[in-house]
Amino acid sequence: MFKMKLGCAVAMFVTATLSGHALSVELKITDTAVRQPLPGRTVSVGYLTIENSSAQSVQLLKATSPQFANIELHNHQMVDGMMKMVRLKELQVPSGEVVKLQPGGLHLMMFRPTHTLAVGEEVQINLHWSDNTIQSYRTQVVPVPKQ
Ligand SMILES: [Cu+2]
Repeated sequence: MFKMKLGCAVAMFVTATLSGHALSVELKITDTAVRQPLPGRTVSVGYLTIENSSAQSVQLLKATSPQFANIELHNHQMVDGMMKMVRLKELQVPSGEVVKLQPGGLHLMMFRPTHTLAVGEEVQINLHWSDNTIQSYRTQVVPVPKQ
């Protein structure tokens, strides 16, 4: 019998909203997701794409969420033939460029959710930029893809 393989058919809900004061730099946030932590684990990863169409470069200094105790900016790096995660102090988003946080590369490392997160649940993430603005967006919890 023909077995349909379920691909990555998860619809990413893309809603970028500006909170507080207006951003001096225009950043477009798309392709957002937060993976559901594995059973018994209290760590998760978040992905998003940041598009900076302005003439000014900005740095992402940190990310916060009311649903997580702590979020770190991480990248994957090859160390002695092994893929390891490294923590970044900040993330550069140069003028006119698109920075993707995606599996195998840059990501938000999200620690200690306030409760067990269900698939489909909404998560708010606040991006703290070097120009003293905070950009908030809402995304959804997605299941960890089957290997
Ligand atoms: Cu990480």
